[in-house]
Amino acid sequence: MSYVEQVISSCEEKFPHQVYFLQALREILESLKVEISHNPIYEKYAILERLVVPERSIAFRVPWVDDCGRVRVNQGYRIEFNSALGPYKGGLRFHPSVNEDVIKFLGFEQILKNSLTTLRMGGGKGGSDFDPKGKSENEVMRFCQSFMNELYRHIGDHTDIPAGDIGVGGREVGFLFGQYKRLSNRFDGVLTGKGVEWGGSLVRKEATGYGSVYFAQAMLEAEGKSLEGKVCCVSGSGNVAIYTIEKLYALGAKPVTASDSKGMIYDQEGIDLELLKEIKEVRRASLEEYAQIKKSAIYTSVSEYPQGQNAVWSVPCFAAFPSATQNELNILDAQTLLKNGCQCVSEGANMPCTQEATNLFVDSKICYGPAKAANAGGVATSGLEMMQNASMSIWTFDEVDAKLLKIMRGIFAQIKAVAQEFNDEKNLVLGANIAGFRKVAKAMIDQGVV
Ligand code: NDP
Ligand code: 2IT
Repeated sequence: MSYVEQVISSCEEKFPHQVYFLQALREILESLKVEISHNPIYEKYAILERLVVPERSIAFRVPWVDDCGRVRVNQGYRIEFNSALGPYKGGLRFHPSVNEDVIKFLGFEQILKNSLTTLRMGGGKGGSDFDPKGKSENEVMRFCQSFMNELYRHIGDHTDIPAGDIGVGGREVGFLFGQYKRLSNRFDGVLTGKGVEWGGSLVRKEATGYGSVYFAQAMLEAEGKSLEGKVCCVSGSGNVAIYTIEKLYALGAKPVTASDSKGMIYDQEGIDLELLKEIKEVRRASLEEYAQIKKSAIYTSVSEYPQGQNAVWSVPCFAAFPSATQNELNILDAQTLLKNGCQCVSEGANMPCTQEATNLFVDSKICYGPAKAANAGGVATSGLEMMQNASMSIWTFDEVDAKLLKIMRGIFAQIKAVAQEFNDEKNLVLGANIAGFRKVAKAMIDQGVV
């Protein structure tokens, strides 16, 4: 058994129930095989055995009182995975599906993603099984305050800097920051995604979606293609999806779909962005309302999706932007997309494609941007927020946007070069995993056995 296989099988034995973590682990380690076999130094320093185990994993109780006076208890997590390249950095997810497995897969991915940004950030992730949906503003605030009552002792602007993810946006970051400041008596850049009036960076809100489109643009340009005039399918209707749609319009493309946990809309006239923002960002309502207001749109609820498929991916398109959640695009969806002529997939969400779907996209040689590269614009702009906080400066929207574009193009160039090294130029999964891993492994070797 090879070194890589030994590490995979040891994790499978120890964590048989961590299906998401094992999925991410297998994908990453399989692509590292060729790199590892050429470099025995990694085995000598037990780099893989160390990489797959978080440096620190915190699980904690989050008690809070709802509006009826009832005491509720949720589970909180922060997994500080790897600090070889910098302080732990990664978002917080509030969603009922959150458990240790989900946070561990996200934290593991984050190590290599942050490495690709070339900024000084290690990998971490956290969250809770708390569901902000249907909760009052006061309930969300009390929950965030209780979550921070424990988290504050573990984080710091040179230690661990959380941010948003599913269910955690500007509102939640505000409540979390307020409680951190109260407990620590410090106004630090300890969270990113802050309000722009009090330490946040311009473009952070837009960064993941914009970055995912910049990444698609870079992949297509390398083949003499562009997004202009092209029909695109986007899934999700949260932070990443909304700003993906905004940037697609800016580049002359036509995004025609969006989805949420209840269903999807297909608007052949192109998604009405202002209406989408009003429904999802302001009123936090269901997408079904979009189709009630805009008559050109067709709404399909999840219960009406074709068996085992996501209806978003059955709409013919030139480029697809999965931007909702993990495993939202399976092998049947991938086959449908390819059959309909899709030539580009840029992953806004983390691990949105199943392993089979990923393999099919790689084999088909279309432009396929894996999550840790394509959605790195969010955390990269968090890094830019940290830089502004540390130097007490404020950059303009255009300055940050230009840096984001440069970072996304840099990631593409970096991972393409590594893929070329292995004579597999279009395999950006291979390129991203090896390019991200090399820097982390080098730093771990330099820093000794810690
Ligand atoms: P939001 O909470 O803003 O939006 C999430 C969207 O996905 C919502 O439309 C939500 O529907 C939908 N969704 C969530 N879970 C499911 C599910 N199980 N099935 C179907 N739809 C679902 O989150 P973000 O936009 O921030 O995050 C989306 C993805 O992007 C995640 O994978 C996240 O990890 C990733 N990401 C986010 C970054 C960021 O900066 N925010 C950075 C990099 C990656 P509903 O409205 O019904 O809840
Ligand atoms: O998955 C991700 O990269 C994020 N949710 C953003 C993390 C961050 O620290 O900005």
